[in-house]
Amino acid sequence: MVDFKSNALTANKSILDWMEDRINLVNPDKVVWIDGSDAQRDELRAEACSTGEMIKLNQDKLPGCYLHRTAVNDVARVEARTLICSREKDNAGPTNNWMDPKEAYKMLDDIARDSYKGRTMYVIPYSMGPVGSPLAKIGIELTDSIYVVLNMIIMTRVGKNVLDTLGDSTDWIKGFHAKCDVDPEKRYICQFPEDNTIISVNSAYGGNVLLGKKCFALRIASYLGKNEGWMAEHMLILGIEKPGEEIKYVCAAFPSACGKTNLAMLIPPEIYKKKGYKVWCVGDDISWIKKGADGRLYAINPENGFFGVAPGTNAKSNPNALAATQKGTIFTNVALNLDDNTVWWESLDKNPPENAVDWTGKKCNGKESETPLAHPNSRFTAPAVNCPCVSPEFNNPNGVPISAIVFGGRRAKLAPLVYQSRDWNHGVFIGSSMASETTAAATGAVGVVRRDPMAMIPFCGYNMADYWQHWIDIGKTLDADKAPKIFNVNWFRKDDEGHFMWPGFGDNLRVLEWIIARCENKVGAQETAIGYLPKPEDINIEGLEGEVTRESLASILDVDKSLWAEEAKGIEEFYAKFDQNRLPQELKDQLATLKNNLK
Ligand code: GTP
Ligand code: SPV
Ligand code: MN
Repeated sequence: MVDFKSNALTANKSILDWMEDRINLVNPDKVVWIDGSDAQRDELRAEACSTGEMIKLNQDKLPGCYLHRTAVNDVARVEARTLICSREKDNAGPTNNWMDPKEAYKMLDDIARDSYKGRTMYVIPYSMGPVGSPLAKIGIELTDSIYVVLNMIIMTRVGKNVLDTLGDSTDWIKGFHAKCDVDPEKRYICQFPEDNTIISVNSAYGGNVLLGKKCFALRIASYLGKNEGWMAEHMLILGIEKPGEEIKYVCAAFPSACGKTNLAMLIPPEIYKKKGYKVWCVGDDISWIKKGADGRLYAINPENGFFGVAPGTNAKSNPNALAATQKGTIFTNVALNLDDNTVWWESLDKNPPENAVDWTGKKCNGKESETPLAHPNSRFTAPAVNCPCVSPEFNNPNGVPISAIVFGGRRAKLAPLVYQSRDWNHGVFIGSSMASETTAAATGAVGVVRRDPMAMIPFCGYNMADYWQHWIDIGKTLDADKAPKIFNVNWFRKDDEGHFMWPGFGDNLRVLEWIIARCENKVGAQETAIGYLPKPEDINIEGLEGEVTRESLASILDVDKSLWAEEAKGIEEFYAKFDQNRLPQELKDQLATLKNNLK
């Protein structure tokens, strides 16, 4: 067997034993421990460029930046091949794919056996959350992909200090990844929540293989949170600074490619900037939330970088994200501009390069191309420190106190711009009944409305009914004056011509301002069948002349009772999928109240 102990960065027996088992199975030629040093990272970058795995971009314009193209059949998360392997099928619940763990381990071992032959095994020790934070957790990912190593170095805190912090503890998450032949028919992303284990085979793309992200920080962590009394959520965290006032923090859950990164980094509209408003980004995708000693909920972002959607990112929509990608960034499946060896994606600007290589690796004239130059789910992996609005609290080991929780999705019709829940349990009901149009972030049809409770349908590591019960139970531990207020937003409502009715992006601050004012009891609301809505005059539209009028605002705020009655039926059908003994009574009561209110 290949030697992996003489250069080991730890003497932790639980790690070494597991590695021995994996090494026996996959037979690597070599084992490399990732120590977190710049020198080692630079060697790996050079090696990836020498084999063509990555392309070094123009180092004057984009220092430390690289381009990577994945296999054309491996460009998004594969929900149908993502499994929760709990011992009892009922513990995975009706919204997850399930396999018996014994069967799954055997199947995965058969797929991965000897697949590292002629390859190197990289050992990545990483921390989700600031190293040593009481809210942080440690994982080890074994992989045969340099691309994975270099992404994990950006997205998490990687290095020997993580192993030093762990010591000889067994409290860490096993993550095993094997690229194999990137065969889509043998691709599986498996979570074993009861074993703190993740196994991913036959993919080399994003959320399928950066195991700290969705696999650990959501699927495994949601299960740990349930048992340990905290929450792992698909939520951004932002801070809103109003001059002379304490910064208020908001967590928001939107499904994949529905605006988290954009909201987390928003630039205030001119009139707000003049008044001195600022938005600080703590996180753009994942929150770990726990009650603090003062009785409030505190959130950390377990990640250390942004794996953001490239198309649509530009100097107007999200200048902060664009700035974050100007150094030390890995671009995946965007187009290459051959003229100056930089990158391009749809709506970066109005100037597609003539001399381009599209995301599939084909040379083309970008101006004449009939297919997108960048894949709709192409991404940038950028270090959080690069972001001009990264919060000074980013590395605070205790997290930030949360004033409001916001749910939202893409709904061309129905859901108003914003509304507030009557109380915590009503807020849980709103989250549980969320629906959104599907996007390119996962393989499959795009634009189909599906239920996506709390934006967690692809990410909840256990039975969703138990997850809702956990939300209700957390609420019971919070005093009413300390519990975050819960809201729902929809930036994506369309008029009959199919145009967005709300300008969105930076102007979403106008809605956040109402949300914060509600949290502070500084503004009234109208009570409706679905919750509290703003009075149209309470949303500031100064500076939006020509784009939004009081009338158009009133129409994005309307509640159409007959459409909502249809929606209530849809929620009822969705709830019917769950074991009625597990579905919380509180949610059944909330649904009954909604139906009654709509009569
Ligand atoms: P994941 O990383 O997949 O979890 O996605 P995300 O939720 O961070 O979504 P992101 O912010 O990357 O936005 C995805 C798409 O939504 C981009 O194409 C944006 O341009 C678009 N988008 C974001 N915010 C708004 C908005 O306020 N209005 C409109 N119309 N589009 C938006
Ligand atoms: C998402 O799909 O919600 C993402 C991208 O944030 S991935 O890491 O691929 O899950
Ligand atoms: Mn996401």
